[in-house]
Amino acid sequence: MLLKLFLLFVPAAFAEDVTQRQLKPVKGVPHSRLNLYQPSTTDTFRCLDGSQTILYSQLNDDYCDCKDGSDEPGTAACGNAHFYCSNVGHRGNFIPTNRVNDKLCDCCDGSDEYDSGVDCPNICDELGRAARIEREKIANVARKGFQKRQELAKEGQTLRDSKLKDVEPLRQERATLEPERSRLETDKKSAEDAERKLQDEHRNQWEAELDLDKSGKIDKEELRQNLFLDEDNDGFVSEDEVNAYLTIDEADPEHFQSLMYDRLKTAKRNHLEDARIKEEEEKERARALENAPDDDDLLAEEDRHDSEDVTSNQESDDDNDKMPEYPPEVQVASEKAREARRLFDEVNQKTQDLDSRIREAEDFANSDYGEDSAWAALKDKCFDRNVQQYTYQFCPFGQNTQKDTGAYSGTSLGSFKEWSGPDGNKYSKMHFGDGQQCWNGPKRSTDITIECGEENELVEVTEPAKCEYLFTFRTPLACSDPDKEVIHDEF
Ligand code: MAN
Repeated sequence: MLLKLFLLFVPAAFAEDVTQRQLKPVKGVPHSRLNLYQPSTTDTFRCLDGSQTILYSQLNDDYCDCKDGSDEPGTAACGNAHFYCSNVGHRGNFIPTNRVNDKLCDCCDGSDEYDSGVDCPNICDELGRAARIEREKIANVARKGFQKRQELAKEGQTLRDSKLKDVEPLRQERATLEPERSRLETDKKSAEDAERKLQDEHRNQWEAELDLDKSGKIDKEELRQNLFLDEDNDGFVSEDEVNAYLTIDEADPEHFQSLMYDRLKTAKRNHLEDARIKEEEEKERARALENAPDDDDLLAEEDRHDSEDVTSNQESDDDNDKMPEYPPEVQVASEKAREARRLFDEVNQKTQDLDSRIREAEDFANSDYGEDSAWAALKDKCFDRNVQQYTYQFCPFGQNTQKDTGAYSGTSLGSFKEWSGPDGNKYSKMHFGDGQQCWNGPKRSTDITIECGEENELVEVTEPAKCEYLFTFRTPLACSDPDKEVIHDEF
């Protein structure tokens, strides 16, 4: 009681000191948790889950009292507890308590078989040495990688800064050009409208030139002179062929406009189109004959004469049918439209170039290139790996592909969607989705695991499920400073 009172009043620092000195070892419990296992003043132990209080002597008595197994860390009595091997010289670790004294050596220091009669040699020094060599190897890679990463981070940040710095002047330049672009677009539109209007007028006029004697009326005689109405191609326009269009003896312009004009126009157009096709065929034939072998010269010559006759007849027919050249005022309008187009295209091209540079800069600003922007250095780069008949390509921030080795184009395995690592390690994974649809399956997708390595390298490609691909990519960008990493041996 006196001691209790004394402990109650000693300053906290002193009390801690006493506790430190009094820490009693408990089998299966690491030093960092010994404070939870010290005897209370009443010599009792409270199960760590608080479920009950037992006598301190019941700790590690090979009988399971606590539901959470916390009273038996050093025996196999509770199935759900953990035994700590201190493994001095190597790394301490926990094993399930059902492996304690089971005649199999689990801890490298042999401490788990203290009462089974099995002699487990202590091999911790040996294992520790090998593990240290391995750790050092890994740390060396990380050290070199981390160095490169710092250089890449500088590169990435410079790139990012320059893109962001550029964007405002680009936006201003774009805004300055806009009024001019818009004015030139209006000019171009009206010049083209004017040109089209004059051209249409000219064409309509020519198509309507059926009133040959300009009497204001179209009669049978005038129609008879329009050879395009010669539907049976016998060289002249017969009564029936005229009557197919003119149902009365003569048509005044109003009647003509409402009933006959469109049909005549169509007839004339069809006729011109036929003539054009025929002319093309004849030209083709003439070209073929020119290339004919020598033996057939005579025959070819005859043919050529024939074809020339046909062509020249055709030409004279066509000359009658061909639309006359545009008059000077239409040509002037066309020239104006051409110039307006040229001026507009020039400025429009400039604004399009600016737009794409602004877009690129904005993309950059909105993309996540890692905490230190170092991944920006890999934008637009791709990495290949050949596996069986395929070449796989990983393009960070772009699109992954699979193609038959040597083929020109490939199958999309998805485009970059997001960093998909767990909380606190977001940049350790990437997800690519929306690739080419798999036959009877999902759209192709890729998950990338990113590991520290001295060089950028796609080291593994697998397809664990149909059309779902797994890549492993090694890069200095995943290396952190090994000299700052903390190794936790215990929990
Ligand atoms: C192709 C490849 C394979 C994929 C099948 C699915 O052969 O893209 O990777 O498994 O299509 O049909």
